[in-house]
Amino acid sequence: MTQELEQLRERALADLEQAETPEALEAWRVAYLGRSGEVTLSLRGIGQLPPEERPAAGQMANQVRLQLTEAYETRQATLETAALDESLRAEALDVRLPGRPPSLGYLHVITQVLREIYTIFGQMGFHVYRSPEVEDDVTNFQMLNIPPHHPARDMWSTFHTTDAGVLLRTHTSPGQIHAMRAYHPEPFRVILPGKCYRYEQVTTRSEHMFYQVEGLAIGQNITMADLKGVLESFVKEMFGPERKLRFRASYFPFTEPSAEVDVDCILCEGEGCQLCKHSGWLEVLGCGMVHPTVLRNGGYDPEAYTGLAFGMGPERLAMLKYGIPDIRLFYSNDLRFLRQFA
Ligand code: FA5
Repeated sequence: MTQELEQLRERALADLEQAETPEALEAWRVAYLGRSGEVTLSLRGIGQLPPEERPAAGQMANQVRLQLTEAYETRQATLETAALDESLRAEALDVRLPGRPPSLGYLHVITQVLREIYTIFGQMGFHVYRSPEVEDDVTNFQMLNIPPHHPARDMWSTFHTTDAGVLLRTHTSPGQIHAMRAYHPEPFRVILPGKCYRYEQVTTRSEHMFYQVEGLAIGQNITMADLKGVLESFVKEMFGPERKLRFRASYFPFTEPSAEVDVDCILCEGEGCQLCKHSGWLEVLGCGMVHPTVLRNGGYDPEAYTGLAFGMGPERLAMLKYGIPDIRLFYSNDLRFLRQFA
């Protein structure tokens, strides 16, 4: 029996050396030390031996069990240390490597143009006044002299919410009413920048969503000459003294008289191209003298006060300034386009 136990111990220790993984180690434990393992069975078999052999065999079997248990624990610790070393090596972080530079954002070209517009008008005494993008029909249209069913509404078709009369503003002109009511009865000069929405076909020159910057000056002696002077100074400051602008008589229900301002096309220098619809000119804004009804709606007496107003499209100004042939480039998130203005 003692010889058999000796052989069992030698075999078990040799097998243990071969166990390289936690699974192999567990299989070894079950095979030798488990409930039906060889060592356990040997211990149980001692009862069948002749009584004189039992003490020596029992002592030896216990010794073998203890030795193998110890050897098993040592092997287990060795494998765990090796696994830990391996994972530390595989997941090692070399802190000396240079980091990945975080990619820095920059201002969108339209934000840059808006800020330039604020600066130029700021120098002329206008400050920025914010008004809401979600408007009601009364302020977007009716207060601006555009009653329901007025044909001018066709030009300013928009997106409506499910609340009756609540819509996305088609222009920044409703801000005129908010500003007048806020400043009344003082004279004032403001610009009202923000997004506008139109339900119309998207083309190279028109978007569903675009910005406008409205301008409004209310005072006692403001004339059409002031309007022309302000806009001429703005265009020369924005595009350079060589740019030409022309005032074209136009119609807006909220100004009288009304005009549109075109700037000669920077892309073709007036020759005619896709950007300017082969006219040599690009319309950049609408303007006029504030209509007496609108002044009254804002709380000002049209007998005592007059006002100049204009509404310009910064996207169109950016197209002119940088020779961009298609308005859709601004909001289609193509970084190759946007990075040019970083
Ligand atoms: C207006 O929206 C008037 N509220 C402007 C105004 C204000 C007139 C104050 C008088 C007094 P209009 O629809 O023409 O007018 O738009 C004015 C400018 O906004 C245009 O000249 C153009 O530069 C820009 N714009 C208009 N529609 C679009 C569009 N769909 N996409 C891009 N820009 C546009």
